[in-house]
Amino acid sequence: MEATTGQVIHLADYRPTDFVVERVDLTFELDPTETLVIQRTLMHRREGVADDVPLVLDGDELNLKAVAIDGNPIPESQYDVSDRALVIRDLPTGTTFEVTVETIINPEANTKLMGLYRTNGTYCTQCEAEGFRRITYFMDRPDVLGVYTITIIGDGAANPVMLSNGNFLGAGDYGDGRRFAAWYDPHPKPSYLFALVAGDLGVVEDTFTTMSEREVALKIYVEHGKEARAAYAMDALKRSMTWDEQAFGREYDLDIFMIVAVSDFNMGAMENKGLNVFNDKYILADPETATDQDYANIEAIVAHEYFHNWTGNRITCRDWFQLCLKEGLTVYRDHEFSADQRSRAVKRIAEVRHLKSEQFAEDSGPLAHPVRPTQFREINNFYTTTVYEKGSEVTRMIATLLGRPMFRKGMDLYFERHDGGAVTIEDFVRCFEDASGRDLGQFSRWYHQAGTPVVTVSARYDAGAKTLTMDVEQMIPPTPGQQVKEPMHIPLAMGFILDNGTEVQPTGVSGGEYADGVLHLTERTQSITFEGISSRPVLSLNRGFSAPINLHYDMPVEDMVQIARHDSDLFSRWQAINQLALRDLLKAVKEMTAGATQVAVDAELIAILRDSISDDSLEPAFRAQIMALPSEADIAREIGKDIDPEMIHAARNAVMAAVTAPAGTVLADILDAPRRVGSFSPDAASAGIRALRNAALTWMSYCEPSPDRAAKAFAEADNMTELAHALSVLAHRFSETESAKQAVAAFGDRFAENALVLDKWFSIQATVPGPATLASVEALMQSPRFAAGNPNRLRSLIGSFAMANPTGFHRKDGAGYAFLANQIIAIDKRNPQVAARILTSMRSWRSLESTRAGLARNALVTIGAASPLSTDVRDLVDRMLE
Ligand code: 0A1
Ligand code: ZN
Repeated sequence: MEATTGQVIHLADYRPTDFVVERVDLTFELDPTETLVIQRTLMHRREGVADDVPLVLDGDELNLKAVAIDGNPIPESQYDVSDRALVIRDLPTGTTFEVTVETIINPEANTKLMGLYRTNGTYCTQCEAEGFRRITYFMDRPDVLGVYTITIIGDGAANPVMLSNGNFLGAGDYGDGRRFAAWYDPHPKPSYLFALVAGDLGVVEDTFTTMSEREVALKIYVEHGKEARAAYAMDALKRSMTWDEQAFGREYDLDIFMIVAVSDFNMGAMENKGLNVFNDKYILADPETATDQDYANIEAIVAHEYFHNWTGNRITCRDWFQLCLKEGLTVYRDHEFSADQRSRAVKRIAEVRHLKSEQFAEDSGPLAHPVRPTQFREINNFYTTTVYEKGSEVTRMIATLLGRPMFRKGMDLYFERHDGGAVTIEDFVRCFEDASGRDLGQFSRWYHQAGTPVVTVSARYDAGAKTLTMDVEQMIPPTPGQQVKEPMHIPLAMGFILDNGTEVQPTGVSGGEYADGVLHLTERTQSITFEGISSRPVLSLNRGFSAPINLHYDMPVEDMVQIARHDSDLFSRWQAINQLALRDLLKAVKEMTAGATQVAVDAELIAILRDSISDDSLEPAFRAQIMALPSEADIAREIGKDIDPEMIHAARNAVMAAVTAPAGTVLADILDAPRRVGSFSPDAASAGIRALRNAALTWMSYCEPSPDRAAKAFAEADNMTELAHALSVLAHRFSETESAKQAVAAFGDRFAENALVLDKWFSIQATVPGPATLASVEALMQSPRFAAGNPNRLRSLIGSFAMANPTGFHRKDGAGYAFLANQIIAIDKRNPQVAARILTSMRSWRSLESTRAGLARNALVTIGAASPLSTDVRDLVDRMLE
C-alpha cells in the first residue's frame, strides 16, 4: 500500500502490514533548519509473516542519520535507504523489538506545509494524509496504531509553548537556554493524527465538565494580541462538546483539549488527537473583521474537528479509500449540530445550494469518483466535495431510511463495536444493518457508484379510482471508469397536498415501499400507485432534499406556485421558488442566445418573490435565501453543454432587473427600517436580519442605477457582514464609479494589517465580472499586500478569480486560462496541494462552448507539459484531459 510517486494504488491490493506497532517514542530537538527527530518504536512481526520479510518504512525528503535495533546501531549493509523508503533486514524474530531511526529535517524550507514546517516563527505539523513520513521513516498508513510519547526540546525563549497530543507530562529548563516538554497520548492512534506545535503564542483558557463530571482544560492558542478574537471559537467548542454528549452520547476522553490557529495552512483545519490545528481563518472573529458567514464557518469547523475525536480518531479508517468513513460521517454530524444551533430549514437550504454547486459539478465532470473510490494516484486529491458532502448525504439517507432512533442505535453499535479500530465502510454499514435488521446491500451502491442519479417522474391522477400513479425512472450517468450502473435505493421524501392546502396520507400503496412520508425507489423503472387520494394532489417531491439526485418532474406551474406559497416544509418552498426562477433564467439564456435583447419573466414568480420578501412571518434568513436566485454557475450547470458564460451573465442580469424593479418599495422598507442599536451579536437571528438587508442592497443595485445606496451602506456599516457586502456591491455592480474605487481603496487601507480581511479585499476584486479583471488580478499580484507563500492569499486572489468569476476567468480569448496555467506551474513548485486545489476550477471545461473549450484544453496541455510537476497536479491534469 505504500504510495510511490505517480503510481496508481488500488483498494483491492490492501493487505495488513507485516509488522505491528505497539509504542512510539519521539524526541524532537527543534531547530529552524536542522531539527533532529529521534524515533523509537516498539513493534513485533505479525503472526504468520516469514522471518526474512524486511521492515519497509515510508519516507519523503528525509535526511537519515542513524538506525538502531534494540539500542544497537546497525551497519549500512543491513538497510537500504532512498528518498521514499527505508528497508531494514535481518530483524529479530519471535519477539518484540525496538527500532530507532534518527532523521534531520528542515522546517524552514518546508513550503509544502506537510510534515513539520514553520508559520510566522511557530513550528507546526500537518500529517494527514501522508505528512508524517516527512518527519521520520514510518509505516505511515492509517491502520498502524500506536501509543505515542513525545518529548520536545528547543530554545526556551523562542518556544515557551511546546505542545503535542494527549495529556501533559511535564516541562522544564535545561539551564542552558533550552527547554523541554513531554506529552503522552494513551489512545492508540495512526501517524496522521500526530501533531506538534512550538513557539511563542498567546492562549485563551476555559474548562468543560463532561457528562461524567470530569473537568477538561480547554486552550486555544493564537498569535499574541489576537486572544480576544478566539472567544467565539471557544464558545463554539463548548457547545460542540455538549451537543456530542446529548446527540450521540460521546464524551471527551483526555484531560485537555487544545486548538492552535496558524496563518499558513493548506486546508481548513485538522483533527489531531487532543491538539487540533486550524487555519486561523476558522478561529479568529470579531464584529469589526468577521462576517456572519465567518462566524457560521467557525462554529461548523470547530464542531467538525471536535466531532472527529470519535468519528475519525477513536475509530479511524483502515486505508485512505475509506476516507468518507470519517469525513462523510463527521460532515453529517457537523451539519446536524449547526441545524440544531440555528434554523434547520435555512441551514438545509445552504447545504443543498453548496452540494449542488460543488458536488453535482464534480460528479458530472472528468473528476467524478465514488464516495468510496477504489483507486487513486494522489490521496491529497481525494479530499473532495464528493467524499465530504456527498458522503454526508449518504449518511443522512441512512438516517432517513432507518428513522432517527434506529440510526442512533446503529451509531451506538458502531462506537461499541469498533472503538480503537481502523475500519471500512462495510463495517460501518453493517452496524446499521445489525441494529435495524434492514438489508442495506442495494443502498451501499451510493458508496460505490459515482454520478448524480437522474430521477424522472410523471404522475397521473385517476379521479374515479381516487388513485395517483407515479411512473419513475432512475438513470445514473456514466462516469470515468464506470460506464454501466445498477439501480440505487433512493429514499424520496414526499407529500400530497390537496387544493385546500391540507396534506393527505394515502390509504394504500402498490408498486413500491412507502412509509413515514418516504417512497423507496429501488428499480430502474417503477410504477407506484397511491390509493385513497380524494382529489388531484400537488406532489411535493424530494422534501428536505432527502436524496442527492437530479429530479426531473414536469410539474404544472400552478403546482409549483402552490408549493412555493403554501408548503408546510420551508425547504420545499425555497426549492419551488428556485425552480420557478431557474426556468425563467434558462428561458432568458435561450432567448438572448437567439438574439433577443429583452426577457420576459413570469408574473407569478415576480409576485411570489415580492410577497415572500415582505412576509414578516417568514424568518429573515429564509427570505434572504429566497432572494438569492440561482447563480451563473447554477445556470451553467443546468444547461450542461456549450456554455457561454457571458451570455449567462447577461441573461441573469436581465432577469434580475425584471424581478427587482417591482419590489422597489419593499426593498426600501427593508433597507430603511430602523437599525438595531446596541452591541453586535453573531447569533443566527441577528445574522438573518443582516442577510436580508444585504440581499435587499443587492436587489437595489439592479433596479436603481446609482451606487449611492451601496455607498451609504458602506459608509454606515458597523459590522463586517454589511461592510464587505456593500463593498462587493459597489465593486461588482458599479465598478467604474468613483464610489467603488474609493471604497476599495479605503477598505484596503483600513484593514492593511489584518490578513484575513485583506483576503476578502483580494477576493472581492478578483470576482469583479468582466474581462478587465484579469489585468487587475495581475496588478494585485504585484502589490506588497500579496503573499505568494500564504495559501489563504493565493486562494483569495487566484482561487477566487478562477473559481468564482465566470466572465472574468472564461474570457473568450482564453487569457484567463493561460494566466491560470502559468500560476499553477509556479505555485506547484512551492505547494502542490494548493496548486492542485486551485486547478480544480478547470473541472467543467468540457461543457464550455467550443472556442473556450479549445483554449481551456490548451492551458491544461501546457500545465501537463511542465516539468517537474507534482503528482498532485499531474493526476488532475491527466484525469481532466482523459
Ligand atoms: N481531516 C481534515 C482535513 C484535512 C485534510 C488534509 C490536510 O492536510 C493537508 C489537512 C486537513 C478535516 O476533515 O477537517
Ligand atoms: Zn473532517
